[in-house]
Amino acid sequence: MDRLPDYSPYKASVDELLDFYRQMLLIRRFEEKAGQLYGMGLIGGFCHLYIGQEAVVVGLQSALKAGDSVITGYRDHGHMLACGIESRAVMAELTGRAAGISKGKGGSMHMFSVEHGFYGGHGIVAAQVPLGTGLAFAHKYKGDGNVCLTYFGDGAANQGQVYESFNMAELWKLPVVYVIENNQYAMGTSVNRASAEDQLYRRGESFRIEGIQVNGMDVLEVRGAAQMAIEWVRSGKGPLLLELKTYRYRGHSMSDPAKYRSREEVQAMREKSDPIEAAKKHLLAAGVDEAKLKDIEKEVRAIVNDSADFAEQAPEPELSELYTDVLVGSY
Ligand SMILES: Cc1ncc(C[n+]2csc(CCOP(=O)(O)OP(=O)(O)O)c2C)c(N)n1
Ligand SMILES: [Mg+2]
Repeated sequence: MDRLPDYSPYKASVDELLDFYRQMLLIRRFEEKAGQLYGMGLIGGFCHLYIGQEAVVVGLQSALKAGDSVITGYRDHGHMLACGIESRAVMAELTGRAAGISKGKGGSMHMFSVEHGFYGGHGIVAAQVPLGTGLAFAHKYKGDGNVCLTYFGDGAANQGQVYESFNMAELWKLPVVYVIENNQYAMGTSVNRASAEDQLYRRGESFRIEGIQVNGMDVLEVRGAAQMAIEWVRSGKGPLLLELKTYRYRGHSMSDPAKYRSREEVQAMREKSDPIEAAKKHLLAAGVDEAKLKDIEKEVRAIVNDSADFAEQAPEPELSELYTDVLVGSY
């Protein structure tokens, strides 16, 4: 078995780091706005916010190529924005409007865009893991040279179907990077209360899948690890596991009062480990003007406000849409 190469934090140019900063800020402001619209009753059903975890998806996505595929669970708004899906189409989906990416019929947990290589948006915990393994199988079968990023949570990592997928992926050397977003909690249960092996990067060991633990609060560390992992997987060496240590600032979903952890714990993470503040510090140290960062903030706020206005005003789907997209083809 080849040894995994070493990797180091990515040495981004100032322009690249500005782009990472802008993308993380877009996700943060988008999610804050989604939280407000939910509070106003404009978004119904479930809504799981990604605030705190932005560096994970921005760092990983930046290492992908056109044609690669991405699949995740229900905490998916950030993944879609990072895949380049228009923020209006995501927000309008949240408010259930016809202009939404799933025509307003999917909502927060059920969005999809083949055009952007984004295969959902799945509400069943860990269901995306065998599906992502299947996407990787398709890449290998077609010989298209692409890879699949399959994201799942620390809670999902305890599901049986994850390990059936690991077995097949290693046996068939499928081009898949399994990305565990370890945000420390599965609903109200902390990872060490629910997991006999809480070092989740080791979960592939009995399938001979190597794993790496990465600081998911630093976009440059994420990008560095992602680049190494994706190159390895793309070269035909089989799957890899990345455990991204991260943290969600908000409750599990909008209806979670988060009584299982202290305010101090959340506050300490926000103050000491915030991924956006970390990128800001790197940028200021590289000589970027504070005014430039303020301009990005303004630009991002304008995009988010425009998306929210659009999502409030756009029409709902026609009643006849109840009968479309029920079956995609004939079987
Ligand atoms: C099969 C299944 N069991 C239970 C649930 C209810 N549920 C929704 S999210 C969740 C916790 C998952 O936590 P984790 O995998 O850590 O992801 P996170 O929410 O932290 O992103 C549970 C138990 C579900 N949706 N599907
Ligand atoms: Mg979790």
